[in-house]
Amino acid sequence: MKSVIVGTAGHIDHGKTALVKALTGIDADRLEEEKRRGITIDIGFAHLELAAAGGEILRLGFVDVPGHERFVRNMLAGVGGIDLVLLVVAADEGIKPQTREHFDICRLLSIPRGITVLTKSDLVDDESLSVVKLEVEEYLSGSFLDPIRTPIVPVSSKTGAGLEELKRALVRVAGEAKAKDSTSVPRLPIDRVFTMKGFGTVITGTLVSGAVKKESELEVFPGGRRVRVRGVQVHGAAAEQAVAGQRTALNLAGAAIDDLARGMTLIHPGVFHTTTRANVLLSLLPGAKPLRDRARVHLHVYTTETIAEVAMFGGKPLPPGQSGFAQLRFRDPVLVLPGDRFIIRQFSPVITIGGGTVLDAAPPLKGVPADQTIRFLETAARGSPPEVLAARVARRGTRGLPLASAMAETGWWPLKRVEEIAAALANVPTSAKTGLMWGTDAASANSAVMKIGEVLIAATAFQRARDQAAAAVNAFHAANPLAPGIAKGELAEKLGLEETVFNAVLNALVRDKKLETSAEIVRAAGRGVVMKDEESESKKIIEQAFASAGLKVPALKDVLAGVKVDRVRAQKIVTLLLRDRVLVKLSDELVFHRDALEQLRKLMAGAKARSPKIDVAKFKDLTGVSRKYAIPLLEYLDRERVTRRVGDERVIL
Ligand SMILES: Nc1nc2c(ncn2[C@@H]2O[C@H](COP(=O)(O)OP(=O)(O)OP(=O)(O)O)[C@@H](O)[C@H]2O)c(=O)[nH]1
Ligand SMILES: [Mg+2]
Repeated sequence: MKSVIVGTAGHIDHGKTALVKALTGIDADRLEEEKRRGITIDIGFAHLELAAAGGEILRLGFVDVPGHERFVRNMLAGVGGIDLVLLVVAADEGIKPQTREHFDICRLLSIPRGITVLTKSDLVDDESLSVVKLEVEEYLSGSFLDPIRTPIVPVSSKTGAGLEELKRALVRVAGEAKAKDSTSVPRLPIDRVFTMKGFGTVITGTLVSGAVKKESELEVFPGGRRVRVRGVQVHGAAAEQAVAGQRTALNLAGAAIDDLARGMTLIHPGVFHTTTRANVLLSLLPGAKPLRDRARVHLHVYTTETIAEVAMFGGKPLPPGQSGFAQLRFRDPVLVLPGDRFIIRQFSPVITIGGGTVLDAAPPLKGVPADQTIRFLETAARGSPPEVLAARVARRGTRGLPLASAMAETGWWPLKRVEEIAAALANVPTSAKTGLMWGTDAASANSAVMKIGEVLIAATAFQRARDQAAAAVNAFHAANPLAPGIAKGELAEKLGLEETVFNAVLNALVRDKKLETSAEIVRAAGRGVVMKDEESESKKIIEQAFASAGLKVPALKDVLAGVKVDRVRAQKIVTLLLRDRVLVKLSDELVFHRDALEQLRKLMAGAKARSPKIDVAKFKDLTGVSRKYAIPLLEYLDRERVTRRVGDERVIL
């Protein structure tokens, strides 16, 4: 069974709702006000099953839209997910303003196919009918509804004339419609929210891709609320699942009706996010005024409506009838994905002026030169999926593109699909350690992409990351001649690399004998041995000499004479120990270990308990040091505010 969404379009009062009713038996005008005023205000729904030639059942979901110029925004909420349009023109009136506006909208949204219906055929004679038909043919010529390829069917909803012919045309045209992809990401723009007795919160919408089963979890954007599907209805009947291209009602747990509204989107959870910027290909209608840079417009994507500022790359206005790349900056965060069609309407007075396609819903925030952005967008607009992926990976530079981010950026889903597209880049296998090296063209190094764990990275970027890592380690050694090497964490932070990429870079450099690593330290190859053996041994000897001496410290020069390394290096080791406060210098001659000084403080605290005052003689008795050490130590204690000199004595504080 194939499901196709059919939308109506056309001027007010031209018989759209009557036509849907004549076809389906369902009155799509559901609001009391609509019935009272005899016009459609909001979108309405109906459905019909038709048997195709091969016996296959065609399930048609109808979205009936209002023709009134004041309700075009409601029309836009309905037209987003349709596969086929019934362009309705009343035979007694011909083409009118909203015939044109609705038709423009269909073209801007690239609705692929449709049927033109001349309604109210009972109200005109044959001659008038052929005059209107001629007018319509001329108007549609060259468009996706070109009368050479698509039928124009005169119909009377009142008498039923032409209805059978229209159904046959529907079977044929709907049969040609490409089935929507029910294996791609479940995505449903909400068009109605209400409560139903015994059910709770219900939303409806056209499932634009994927499938939704009972008990699936979905995420609501904007906001990120998680909901669970308690029940599924398709065309008013309970179903196990809804698939892309079906009018769908979902009974949701986890949200009250106040939490949901038209314009929100339900999507597979945990992958996607909203954006306030998107780079797009924008077309301006021939009848519009030039669109200046930074113009504010009303923006419609599926059922979502917001205000956007249009920033033109290059800053020049977009002339009427032309297309160009632009950045849309949304007033509110919206969920959009590459390939989404949108409509823009003039800020005031509100008329449809253009539309286009989202190319990049995750544009880098700054620092990208305009020509690079344009090149990227050209690939995004016209490239094959592997080419698009390669471009997305390349622009990430040394950070690479995690597969999960690729999925969120592109809307390719599930992860397996991203992996398949990534695998299509493969043709240059290299070592297992760094992963596969891929390229769209073996001769073009620029397009080669590597997969490291779950991260895709351009081969050139990986090479750059390697060079940067090696340089950073060498720079570290130059600045810290005594350190055995740079801590891994510090190096990773310096390079700003994703963990997987960082590890692969290290592995590659170790394999090429450029670097050596221990558990936590990275050093240049061959560098660590010297450090480890002689210098760190010397460091130990020096520290030990002072630690074991207590307060009766040896002369520094005597200690340094006893180590293996030369004087300059030995002096640097002392500097390092002083910097780390392992040793404390009281004068040029006198250096103490911090443990000895700590011990001294304890001694002083003990002495204070016996007597709060102490002189040099008592201090010598207490500590067992000679006068040569006693004076500098007492002065040190004064500085440290352990003692205070009063005349010849000290008060212990
Ligand atoms: N004689 C005749 N009247 C029709 C036909 N189709 C619709 N009408 C009448 O035309 C009027 C408008 O029809 P609707 O179907 O409400 O028109 P609409 O295009 O849905 O109007 P909006 O939704 O407000 O844009 C109604 O009074 C219908 O009864 C027809 O085929 N023949
Ligand atoms: Mg109507």
